[in-house]
Amino acid sequence: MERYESAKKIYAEYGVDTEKAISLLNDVTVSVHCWQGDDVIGFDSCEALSGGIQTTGNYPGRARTPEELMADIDMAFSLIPGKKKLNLHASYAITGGENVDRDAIRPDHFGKWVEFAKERGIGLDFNPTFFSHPMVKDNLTLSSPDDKVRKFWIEHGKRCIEISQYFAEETGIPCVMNIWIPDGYKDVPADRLSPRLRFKESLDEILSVPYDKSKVFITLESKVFGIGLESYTVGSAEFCLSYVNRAGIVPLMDNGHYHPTELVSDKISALLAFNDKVGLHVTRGVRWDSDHVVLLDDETKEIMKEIVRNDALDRVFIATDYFDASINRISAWVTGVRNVRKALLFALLEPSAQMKKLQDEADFTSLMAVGEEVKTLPLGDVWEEYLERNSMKNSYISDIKEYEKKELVKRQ
Ligand code: RNT
Ligand code: ZN
Repeated sequence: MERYESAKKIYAEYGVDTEKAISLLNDVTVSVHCWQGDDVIGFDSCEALSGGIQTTGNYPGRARTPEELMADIDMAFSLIPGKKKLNLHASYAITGGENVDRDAIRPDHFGKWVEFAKERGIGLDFNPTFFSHPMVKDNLTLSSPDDKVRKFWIEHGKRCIEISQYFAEETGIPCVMNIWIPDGYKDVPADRLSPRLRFKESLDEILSVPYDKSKVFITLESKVFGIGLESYTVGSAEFCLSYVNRAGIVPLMDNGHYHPTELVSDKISALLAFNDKVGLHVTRGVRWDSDHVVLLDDETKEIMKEIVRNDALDRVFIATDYFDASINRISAWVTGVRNVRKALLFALLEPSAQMKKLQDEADFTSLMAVGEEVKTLPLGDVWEEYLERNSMKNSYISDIKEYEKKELVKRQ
């Protein structure tokens, strides 16, 4: 409290209102991915994780059932402040033992998740699952030359729109449905165009399903490469952006999905200039799209600054997307999502009007000096105050260890 009062004064000297920052912060929704809890395995198939993504590590305590996953989400959410949504994949259908393939999933297979969300007053986001399934043929789904394969996945996409609308209607909170396909080739293809034309046609078909555009926001996520898909991905950045703009859906950028020197923070404003909404998957790639836990690093802060500075908090769908099986999975959730929010707070505490003015006056000397000055202002004191108002503490590891001892060890 004392430290907060002093921090408040320090920020006020820069014209920054910490009270306003705290209240804005608490209102930002972060969509938390369910798949950190079980290494992206889901409940609907015995297939290993595929699609060129990979979880490494075998820390004990992976959630193996819907009940375990829900309990772990509750535990993680109890340590994550602010508004949250739960982001589900179609592979997390709960069918009660019934064998339901992905082209046949229905809203009632997600009834338990809706119940879970309603009880906690949170919204749900959704993702069709175009991987870890025997109908992924030669690493292709919606772009496959095999009609049967394409038809199967188109049907899956359509089912998912129906489920997304059901989520929105039941929870009263709009649902973001993100499409990402792993399709690509390990080695140099002979034909780069045909798979993209097939993908385009498949997307058109999926989107022909009528849905309420005020309730369901469909995003399309691009990617530059995957494991075993190093030479070519069908859903490249240019393909996805062009498609999104023609179809009137929403672009989604995952910051692991670009060449290592490209920065998503620099791309956000470009997309905001042309799109009403923009989706983000916040992750941390280490040398490649490794999906490490999000830290409070420069790029995470820069991404959040771009959202706040451009007054786009209500235009950007912020979701997390990482999976680490080498550490306590609940801690991974908490650390990553807290860092997203901490970075948001850093951005909200930036004297951005003053800095923009310096830029327009071409006073780059002052701009650099101020930019460096604010880096060491007492962010931590405001963060702790924010946590306290949410009945949380900065240090949470003992709670996690206790849960590990009580619950996770039983799962050997
Ligand atoms: C893969 C994409 C995609 C997945 C999730 C599980 O590279 O980032 O978003 O991580 O759908
Ligand atoms: Zn992603």
